[in-house]
Amino acid sequence: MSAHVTTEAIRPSDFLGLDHLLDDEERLIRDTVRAFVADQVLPYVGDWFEQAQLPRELARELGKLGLLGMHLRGYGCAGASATAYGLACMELEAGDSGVRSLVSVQGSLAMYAIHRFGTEEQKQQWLPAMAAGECVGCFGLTEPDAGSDPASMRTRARRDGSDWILHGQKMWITNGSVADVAIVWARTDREHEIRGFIVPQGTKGFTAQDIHRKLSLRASVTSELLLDDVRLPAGAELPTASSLHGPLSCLNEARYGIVWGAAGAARACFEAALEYSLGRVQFGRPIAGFQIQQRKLAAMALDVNRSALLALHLGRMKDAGRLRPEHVSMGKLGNVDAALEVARTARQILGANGVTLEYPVIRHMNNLESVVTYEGTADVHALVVANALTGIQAFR
Ligand code: TGC
Ligand code: FAD
Repeated sequence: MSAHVTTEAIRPSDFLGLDHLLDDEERLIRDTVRAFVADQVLPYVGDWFEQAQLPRELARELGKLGLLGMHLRGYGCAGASATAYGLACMELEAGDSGVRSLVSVQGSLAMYAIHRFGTEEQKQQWLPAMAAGECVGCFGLTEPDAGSDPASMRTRARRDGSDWILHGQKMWITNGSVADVAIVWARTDREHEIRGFIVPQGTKGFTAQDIHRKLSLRASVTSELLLDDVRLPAGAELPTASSLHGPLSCLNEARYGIVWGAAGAARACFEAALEYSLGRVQFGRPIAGFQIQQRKLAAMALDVNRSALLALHLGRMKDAGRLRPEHVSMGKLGNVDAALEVARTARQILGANGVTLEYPVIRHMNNLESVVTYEGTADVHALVVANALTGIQAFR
């Protein structure tokens, strides 16, 4: 057997040549979303972040591209593979975590909940408009006193004839005040089960208030939902979700997208730091020429490539039907931690320029502080992984 040495050049952001592991369709989806982000996100996102807003119109543009509920089948959804959906998340979050969040909440949380647990009528009513981005959804699980431990939620759903009456409060809800529809999780009065409800905006007693002064995920609306004896017809209930298994199943989907998205944010920070280090001259030479900076660049490249490889591996497992929630926890824990490390290192390489919105790095770094917290904190995911390793549950 003759040894074959490739002449293919090293590409810093794809050092390991993972591009070769994608098929033509996957590359096309990746490139299309990358071009969309370059065109419609990157020129504006610094301003959105500074002004703490995300234009509503973006949802329609994402819908036109087929990115909302993209891995779901039927009802106007694209029916793409898990890997293709992951690649889209990676490119969106290379733009901004807030944009990926919009897509995650819409497709993996709100639409997925209806698609998996809803009636045919509910699916027909909501999913096509949500896939098109005409209708925006949000997902209300967290409460002021129930974050990592959603089983301790206080929001209650009680029966009144065939109607349901919802009472309670949800906190930190992405898209809460801009959503046309909320998926709200509540504990029922009789069976004490956790059930999901579709709550349209404008329902009497249902209000949303924005949470201000966030220094992270600023290009994303985050709200508090207030449910003051909200009366809903029986048809608002998602019939087949009857425990915490319901919302946690939705979270598996969104967490999977974050595994990819975090790798995208890391790549964006690495690329910015590499370019900056090659152009910035101190002591008569580019700072990229100093060994201490080269060590950092090599470590960042390793993290970026390892994260992409892990995401792709989990994507292939999901497409093959072999992905367990524990695998997703390992991916979210590993890739978000790695992205934070890359972002913090990149920010230092940029020196003073690293603290301004002229460069993407501090925006990503701040965003990742939310990403490491939502959809299960790093601690929660470590506990899920360690539970699988030891058989000992350490949450309680
Ligand atoms: P536990 O007793 O273990 O389980 C209760 C029921 O749930 C089932 N289950 C799961 N099902 C599907 N997927 C999973 N990953 C599941 N984990 C558990 C379990 O089998 C059981 O089912 P059943 O039928 O017997 O009732 O639950 P626990 O109360 O001990 O909690 C476990 C823990 C801590 C892992 C869970 O509570 C957890 O994941 N906590 C973190 C909460 C969280 O992630 N919140 C996220 C809120 S949404 C959000 O952040 C959106 S941000 C979106 C954005 O902007 O991108
Ligand atoms: P807590 O649960 O109070 O945790 C505080 C600290 O204690 C953390 O470090 C945690 O890891 C640690 N801790 C908790 N329990 C344990 C334990 N058993 N062992 C060891 N350590 C532990 N929620 C939604 O429902 N929908 C949304 O759309 C949504 N969007 C969000 C958007 C943003 C920008 C943010 C920041 C949050 C969002 N969330 C959303 C809420 C998010 O899911 C919660 O913040 C998260 O689940 C953690 O809950 P908490 O903030 O109450 O922290």
